[in-house]
Amino acid sequence: QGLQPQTTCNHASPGHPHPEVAEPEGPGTEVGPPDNRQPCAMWMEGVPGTSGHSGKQGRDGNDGPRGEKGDSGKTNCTVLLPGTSSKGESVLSYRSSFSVGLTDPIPATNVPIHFNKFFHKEQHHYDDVSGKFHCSLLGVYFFTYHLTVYTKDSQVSLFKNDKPIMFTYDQYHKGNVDQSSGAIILRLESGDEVWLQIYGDEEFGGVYANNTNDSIFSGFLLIPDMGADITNAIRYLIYN
Ligand SMILES: [Ca+2]
Repeated sequence: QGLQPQTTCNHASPGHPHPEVAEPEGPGTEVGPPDNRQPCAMWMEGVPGTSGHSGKQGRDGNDGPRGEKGDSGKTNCTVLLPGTSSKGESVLSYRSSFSVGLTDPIPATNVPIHFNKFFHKEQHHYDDVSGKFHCSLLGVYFFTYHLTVYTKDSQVSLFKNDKPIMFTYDQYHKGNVDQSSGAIILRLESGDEVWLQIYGDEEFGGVYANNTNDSIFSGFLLIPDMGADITNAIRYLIYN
C-alpha cells in the first residue's frame, strides 16, 4: 500500500536508462495523475530564448572616502626693487611717467630747469627739488618737451647724467611768441638722470611761461626691461 516510487520520466521508449524504476504493482495502486510533461524530450537542448530588455539606470552610489589634504599654495611674488619710492612699488607695478610745466619764465642758465607745475607725477620719479627725472626702472624711455620762447633766443639741452644729449635752438623774432620743442628715445639704467637746462649765457634764456603760454617737459617708460630688473631685485634681496 501507499505511494509507489515516482518516476521522473514517463518516457517508455526502448533503451531508456531507468533500470531502477519499478513497474506499478497492478490495479488499484494509487498513482498520481498522468504527467504529460517531457523535460527530457528527444534529449536535445532547447533553442535559447531572446534577451530581455535593459533595466532602468540605477541610483547614484554613496560618496567615496575623503581625500588627503593637498599642499599649501605658493605666495604671490611681490619683490621690492632697490631705488623705488617709499611707497614700495613692486615689479608688478612697472610704471614710470611724468608731465611737468612752468608757471614763470626761467631766469637761471646752465642749471637744471626746475619745473614747478605738475600735470602728472604719480610715481614721483621727477624730482621737483633737483629738477631731474630719476630713473628707477630699467628700460627704454620717451621724453618730449614743448617750450614757449619769448623776449629772447632760447637754447635748451636735454641732459643725461651731466652730458648734453640733444639741443634745441630757437631764434626769437621780436613781437612774436615762439615755440621750441624736441623729443627723444633713450635707454636708461636704474639711477640715470635726465633733465632740461638752458645751454649758454643769459642771451639764450628765452624759455617763457605764463597763464596762457605753457612750457612742458614730459616722459614715460616706453619699454620696461623687466627681466634684468627682476634679476637685480633678487640680487638685492640676497645681498641685503
Ligand atoms: Ca623762431
